[in-house]
Order: sequence, then C-alpha cells, then structure tokens
Amino acid sequence: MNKRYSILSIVAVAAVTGILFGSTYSNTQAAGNAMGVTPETIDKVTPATIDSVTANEVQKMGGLEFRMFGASAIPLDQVAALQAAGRTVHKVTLTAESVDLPIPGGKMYHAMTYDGQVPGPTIRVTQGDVIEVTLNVPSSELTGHSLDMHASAMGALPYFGPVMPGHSNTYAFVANYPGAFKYHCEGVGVIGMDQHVLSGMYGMVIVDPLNGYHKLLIQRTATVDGKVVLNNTLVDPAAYEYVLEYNQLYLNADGSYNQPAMFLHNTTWTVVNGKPFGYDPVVTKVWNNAPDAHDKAAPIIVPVGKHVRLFVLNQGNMPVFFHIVGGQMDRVTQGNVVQAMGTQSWLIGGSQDAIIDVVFDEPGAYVAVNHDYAAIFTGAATVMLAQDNMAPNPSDAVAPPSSLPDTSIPQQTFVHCECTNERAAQLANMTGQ
Ligand SMILES: [Cu+2]
Repeated sequence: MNKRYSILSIVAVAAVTGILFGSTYSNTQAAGNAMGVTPETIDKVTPATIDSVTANEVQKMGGLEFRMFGASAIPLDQVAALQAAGRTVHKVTLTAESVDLPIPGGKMYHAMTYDGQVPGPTIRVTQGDVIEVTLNVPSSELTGHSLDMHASAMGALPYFGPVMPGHSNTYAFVANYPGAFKYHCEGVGVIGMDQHVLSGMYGMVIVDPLNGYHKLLIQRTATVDGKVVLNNTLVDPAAYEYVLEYNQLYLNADGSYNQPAMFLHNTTWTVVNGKPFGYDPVVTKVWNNAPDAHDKAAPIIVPVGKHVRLFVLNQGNMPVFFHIVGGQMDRVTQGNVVQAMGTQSWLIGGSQDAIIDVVFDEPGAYVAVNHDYAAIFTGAATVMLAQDNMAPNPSDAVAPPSSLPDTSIPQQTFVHCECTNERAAQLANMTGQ
C-alpha cells in the first residue's frame, strides 16, 4: 500500500472520529448558543484535536481541513424569501420522548420515540418544497438526541448534531429528490445511535415527484381466437396508499436495549411500523389481549382491482427481501425511476426505500413479508385482505394524503400505533375519531 495514502487513511478515520466524538461541538450545543460553526468549516485537524502521532505528519503538510456540505440546506433567515418566491414551506416539530411501549407477551420495552410513537410521524411534501424542522428535547430526557433527515443533502454537522435535554435545534432544507426517506436520531454525536434508532427513533419523509407519479402499466394475459395474447392496462396514478417501515428490536429480558445481540444480528423482534405481527391477528393472538385498542393487531384492507401504492422503507439493521405472499409486484420504483416490473421480491437494504405498485386481482388474504425466515417468524408478516368493499384501516399503515391532485385516494382509518395512550388520544383528536 502507498505509504502516504496509508497515513492519510488512518488520519482521516481518526479525524472523523474526532469530529463525531470530540467534545467541542457537543459542548457548544449543550450551551444552546449559535455554535460559531459554519456548515463550510467544521473542524481543523491538529495534534491538539487528535491524539495521534500521524496527526503530526499531517500538520507538517499544512493540516487537513474537513468540510461538510449544506447542498440543500437553507439558512433560516432565507426561508421566508423562498416561500415568497413560490416554494411551499412545511414547518415540522418533533419532540424526543423516552417511554415504555408494549411488545407481545404482555411485556414492555424501553422505547425512544419522536412524539411518543414508533415510527415517528410520517411527513409528506412535494419535490422542491422546503422542510423547516425543529427537534425539541425536553429537560426530562436523560440523554441528548438528534435528527438526521435523509430527504436532505447536507452535512451531519452542524445540522444533525446533538440536542441536549432542555434545548432545541432548527434547520431547513429543500427536498430535491422524490422518494420515501428515512429520518432518525444519531444519538449524541453518533454515540448511542444504534440504541436510539433500534429503540424507535425513526420515521419517514415522503417526497412526491413534482410532476406526479407515472401511470402504472399492468401486464396480464388473455386468450383471443385460441391464442394467448398480452393484455396490458394503464392504471391512473391515483392510489390507495400505505406505509410499511421495517426495523428490529434487540432486547434484554427486562426490555432494555441489548447491544451484543445487535452486533450479532440476533433479532428479538422484527417490527413493521413499530410492532411485531402488528397486522397479523392470526399469528399474534396476544395483541388481541392488549388492554388498549390501538395496540391490537389488525389486518390491512386493500381494494381488489385498484391501484395500491406501498411506501416501503428499511429502517433497520438487516436486509428486507420484500415479497407479497400470493401476489407479484406490478412495479418497483425508486426516486421516481422504475426499477422493475412484474417481479416477485425486491431487496431493500438498510436505510433504503422502494415504492411498490400493485393491483390485487382477486379477493383474499395476501401477506407482505420480509422473505428472510428469521424475519418472518419474529414479526415481519403483514396480512393484507383484498376485498371489494373497503373498510377503515389501521392509521399507522395509511400514508398521509399527498398535496398533488389525483394521487391519494382517501381512506377511513382507526387509531392503531406503537405509541403511548396519550399519543393515541392525540391521534384520535387529529383525525376526528
Ligand atoms: Cu435519540
């Protein structure tokens, strides 16, 4: 290996570690001031900031300056000007809240949440919109938290940096690309990031394509004059829309986070929208013994012969081999670019999304799974009942409506969530239930 490259590699790793774990940034954040740190110049590597002999070599070369970019970041004092210029601005507030939440077997686990629910609220905007987001961390929290928005293209610092108890942080950005993007806690300078995300601090930002979703081509076959022929149909973009977020829980018997299990990928539960088997009342009878209505397992109702759009996002630590038992996927889209048509399964890696369009031809029970058997049998089995007459759906499985015309077909919902009773009551108020 080239020696110079080798030294630089070591120093670069050390420097990034220094930036992420160093005390300078988090201390200024804890003080709640403006930090004096610009997005362009985050840190300067010196022997004083890195305890490494190799840093001396770098110092002799004039030092390394690390820059992190704010490509889609907007200074807060310019948000109003962008709004005046015609962009829609979404002001979103999320509050960090550590609570105990139920898991099957009548047990609880120590969850970390945004707004008392897992996943956090789904945010929906249109490509080109501005999101101005504030993270509040109440003084009652025992740890700092943070907010990393994958719908943005901006550096981790200063925007995603730790917010200590009793403080808040606001930043803004333009959502330039369409898709179903993750947001998540980075812990405190990435320390504890695994625990915070795998305990519930994640959610989805849906960015609708500015020019709308493509019409859906579905391909079937027919017989005409004794011959098999293709029978293609173009389906309107307007769809019944659902959200499916995959993750894992790694737990000790007392409901605390089990980091050694995480390193071994030894899953305790696989969750879809925060619950193992949350849409599978057949497998998980225990959910139906849950004392609170919003905890009970309930299947997802989908229409027969109509356009169904699934926003699928892997929030977790393991791959998702997304498959619908009894069905095929008519189309898979990522970033509004079609990736596949008529496929059986789609691999969704960590922090990756897929928008899956399906038309269910026949009534009956279909089951969306992660076709990893360990995942299926620990919770990744989602029953979808296709029927002619729609019924109210679990609220956490239904996407918030798009602001684009002719995109979202409205659905009736009932409150269903991995959330506190207080949050369930808030959700009921918000939806008028
Ligand atoms: Cu956190």
